[in-house]
Amino acid sequence: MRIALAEKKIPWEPIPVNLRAREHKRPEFLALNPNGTVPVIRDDDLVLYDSTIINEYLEERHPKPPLTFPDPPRRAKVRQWEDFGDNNFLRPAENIFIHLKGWRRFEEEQIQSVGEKMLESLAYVDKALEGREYLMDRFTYADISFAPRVIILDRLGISLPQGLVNVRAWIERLRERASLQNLEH
Ligand SMILES: N[C@@H](CCC(=O)N[C@@H](CS)C(=O)NCC(=O)O)C(=O)O
Repeated sequence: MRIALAEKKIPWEPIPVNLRAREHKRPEFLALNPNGTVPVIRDDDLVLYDSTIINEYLEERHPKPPLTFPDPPRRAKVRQWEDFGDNNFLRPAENIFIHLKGWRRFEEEQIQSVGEKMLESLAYVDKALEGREYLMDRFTYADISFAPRVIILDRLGISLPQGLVNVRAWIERLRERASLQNLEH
């Protein structure tokens, strides 16, 4: 969501939520998002949660520059990648992230199997990137669903196999984008 805001140059103000202090499970926050997760946005009177839903709203409200396509087949493929990235890469990466931050501890074997799952997903991504700069040829939500964590793989304790050359080049390309600078990690 922060990447989409930056790509579209939409001004926004952060409202800090201390996850460690479990502020996201307090009644004031649950009134905004019954799931008790971040991110949540407020746009005038509208409050929205879930980054996929938020990104769809941002796209409709601020169509330029586009982060998806105008035609239904490619829009559907972008959504498919978002779903794949969220389930098979970002969520596992989040578990490692919160483990390393000490917010919640997982067993070492769990962390290892999560890391293996992420690498399996990246092997699939590597094939899809063959001959392409981005998953859907230009930068879209498909890439955004991996970007914030794939650029810090090393900090998550995951070493990218040498063979995944397309993913390696994609990571370098992602790192150069202004929208991916200064994300909170
Ligand atoms: N599908 C949701 C997932 C949100 C989510 O799991 N957020 C994490 C942080 S990235 C969170 O709030 N975790 C705290 C918790 O679940 O207690 C989205 O994309 O917004």
